[in-house]
Amino acid sequence: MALASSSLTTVSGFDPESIRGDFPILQTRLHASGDNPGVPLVYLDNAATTQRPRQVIQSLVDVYEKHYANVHRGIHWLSDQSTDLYEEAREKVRTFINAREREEVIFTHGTTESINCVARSWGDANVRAGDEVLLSEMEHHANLVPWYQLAERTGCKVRHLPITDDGRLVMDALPQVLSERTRLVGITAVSNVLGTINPLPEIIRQAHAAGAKVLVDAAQSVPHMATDVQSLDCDFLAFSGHKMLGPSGVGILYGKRALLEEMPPFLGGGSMIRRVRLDGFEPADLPAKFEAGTPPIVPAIGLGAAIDYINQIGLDAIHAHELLLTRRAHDVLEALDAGVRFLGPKPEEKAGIVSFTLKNVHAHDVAQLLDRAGVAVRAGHHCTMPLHKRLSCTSSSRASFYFYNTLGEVETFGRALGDALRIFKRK
Ligand code: 7TS
Repeated sequence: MALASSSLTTVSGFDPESIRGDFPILQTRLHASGDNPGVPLVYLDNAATTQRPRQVIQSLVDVYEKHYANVHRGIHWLSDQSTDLYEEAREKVRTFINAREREEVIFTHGTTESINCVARSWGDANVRAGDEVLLSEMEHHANLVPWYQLAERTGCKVRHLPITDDGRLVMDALPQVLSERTRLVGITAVSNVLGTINPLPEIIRQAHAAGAKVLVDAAQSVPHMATDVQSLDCDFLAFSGHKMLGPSGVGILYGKRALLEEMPPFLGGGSMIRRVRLDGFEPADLPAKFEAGTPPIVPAIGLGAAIDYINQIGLDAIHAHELLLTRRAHDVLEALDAGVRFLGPKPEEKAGIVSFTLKNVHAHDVAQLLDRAGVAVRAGHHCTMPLHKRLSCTSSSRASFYFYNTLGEVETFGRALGDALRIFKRK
């Protein structure tokens, strides 16, 4: 097997084997029966959702056992406790993405809700017929559909920055698709299929020069690489807790304070008001204005614990280790001699996401055969139907890594795929 580009096998000071001890689910064995001990789980579906370490799970148990009540409501001891923990979690998120103020960090239920909030609240107030919203051809449906819905409501036009055949943005085309009509550029930081790391600073610079706001879909970047919203100078940024060791059901919308102040509330109800009369209401101050109803209290606190865990490992080490895994995955797939086509650029230009097609084998068959060997990958269009159409395929298989994955698991993945293909050829 040609492993020249993978000759480096560890990131100094980083030991995924010892980290794995913190993740109970990673000790799972699958398909055991009778004397057969089954096979170890090889979890390579981290772009869909990650697993949780004991420290995060314990933080949830602690809240429920000792501190749980509704937040920002009760004038009682327990409510104060849970409010403090909830607000501490907000502060951890603020520091993690280097937002200037806590008022700029809104707890939502996930990236999808965060983007919908901007499209509804900012979009309805600022976008008119004749205006344009610029997206890219590699966006997840979560950063497409809310803007198509905005177009249906307002008559604005949605345009797309094209991509190259190897899944990089055609940056030379940006000046042509950006104009004084562009009100907002919505762009993913990292593609959930291609793994491409997009040149955000240059996109944001050009968008601002054209007078457009920028929303960054950071669902696949915040968990894996350092994010600094102030130096990026993005106007909005959205991500999900469950893709970064946190519980499902919590996400973040970051927005520049001046923009959030001007925007009308997205959802109406309790907590987001200062006053309600029989003939109307006045919204609360930030961040409560965008947190209607009972917020995701416990998931938010769990996200805080997840951030503590990630900080302790360090995003630089995480990124470096994932690059090793990605390089090795490319090598083992190429060595299979099975007509592999990678969707996306070279490992050096992307995050830990390896999507591929194989000649004459459907992506769903790949995933099913791998599952028999305990290897979990995703198959399908990965909520990017326009991207798959652009790349002339209907579906792909995707292995996606997090820092607890090992080079040994990548070898298992390659071996399992090789075995599966031999079975397939015999049929
Ligand atoms: N944006 C990107 C880039 C994503 O990868 C995803 C989820 C979302 C938005 C939506 O996040 P949610 O937490 O609101 O669901 N991506 C995937 C995936 O690639 N496989 O399963 C979910």
